[in-house]
Amino acid sequence: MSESVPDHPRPLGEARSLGEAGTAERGFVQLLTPEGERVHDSDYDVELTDAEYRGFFRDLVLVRRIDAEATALQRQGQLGLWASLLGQEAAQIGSGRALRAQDMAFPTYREHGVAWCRGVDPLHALRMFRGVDLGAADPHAHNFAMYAIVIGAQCLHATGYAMGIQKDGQVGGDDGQAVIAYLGDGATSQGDVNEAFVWAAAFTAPVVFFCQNNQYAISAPTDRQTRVPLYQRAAGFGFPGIRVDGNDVLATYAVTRQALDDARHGQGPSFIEAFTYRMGAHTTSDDPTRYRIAAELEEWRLRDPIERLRSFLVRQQIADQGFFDEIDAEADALAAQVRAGCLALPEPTPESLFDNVYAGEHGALQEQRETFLAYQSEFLASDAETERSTVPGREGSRR
Ligand SMILES: Cc1ncc(C[n+]2csc(CCOP(=O)(O)OP(=O)(O)O)c2C)c(N)n1
Repeated sequence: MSESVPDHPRPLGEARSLGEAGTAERGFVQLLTPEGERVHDSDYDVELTDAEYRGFFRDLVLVRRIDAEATALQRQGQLGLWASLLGQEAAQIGSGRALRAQDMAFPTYREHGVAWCRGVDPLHALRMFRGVDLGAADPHAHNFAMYAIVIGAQCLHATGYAMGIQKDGQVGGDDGQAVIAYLGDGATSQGDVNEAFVWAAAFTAPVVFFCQNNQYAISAPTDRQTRVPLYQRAAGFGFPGIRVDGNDVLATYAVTRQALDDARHGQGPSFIEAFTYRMGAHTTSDDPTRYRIAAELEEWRLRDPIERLRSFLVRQQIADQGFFDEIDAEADALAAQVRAGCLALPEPTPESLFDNVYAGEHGALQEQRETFLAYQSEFLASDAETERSTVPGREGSRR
């Protein structure tokens, strides 16, 4: 790693400099430059087969396409909300592919790419954002926990889970388990996250904290929240922290694989700061033009994770136009499938909100359900009455 990234961010309130992103480019683990040149790192190199390189490209394109389709569905009123991963594909695919089947992932609400790597049906996220369910599913079906909306909460869940598998003796060898917790830059300001760091360090818990520093917590830029680069915070808690180029799928894969291996071998937690950028809005409810300038976005567009891998594949003659066309066709078919699946999701009944909250019967919840049903029936009865009195020809039925 080069030393060229300033260790101290600018003082609070100073103007945001575009040069900052450029210098940061050289201050982290990188295996693929934005131009698609392969560079080497003595600590974190990877050697992949041509098929594996192509596989990474396929993942990046497909998750971007799922994300674009979901964004379009929201704009057409088919989803209540969507949290886009645009720009963060490499951070998610690299780290997600580094997981082994036995590892457990604790996502935020934006980890659609990690979900893809775990084999989770994309409709799972769409169901929640459409309001069809509350996002519950069997976490062990894919070793992928529920999306966490409460900022930072998943770091406590992940640490507790890591301590649990450690106590169960599932850590300490090549076949050991590891846990990964995803968080954003903004989440590092949250108390829960700091508590999780303290516990993970004190108990040598096998957990990797994977922070996607996408530069903003809604409208608050990272350097409004911290006086030191995020990865350096780990040292204060007593575990290693490393910064990686979050738009470089090879680097995020290499660094995460190493950190997970350390965790599974009993070496405790670590913190990865994937330096990336959120190309879209925070969610579809947000207007980023109110707090960031177009030039900044343009600068990051040049670091696009998909384009840099495409350049590498072309330069190295690992893929030809036929391959890229095939992936585009596959992405189109997948998008059509996601759209059709979303539109066909069954409407939930209002009382289904009370289902699957607890594993078994729960008296207080049952009572709430009955109260709700009684309350709802008042409206249903008055709706029926209104219809009888206003629909011509039905007046007689009032008697
Ligand atoms: C405990 C809590 N506080 C506040 C919020 C509102 N909120 C939703 S997203 C967000 C910003 C999160 O930023 P960051 O952690 O950087 O993640 P990003 O969305 O950028 O991926 C906030 C404050 C919340 N969901 N939970």
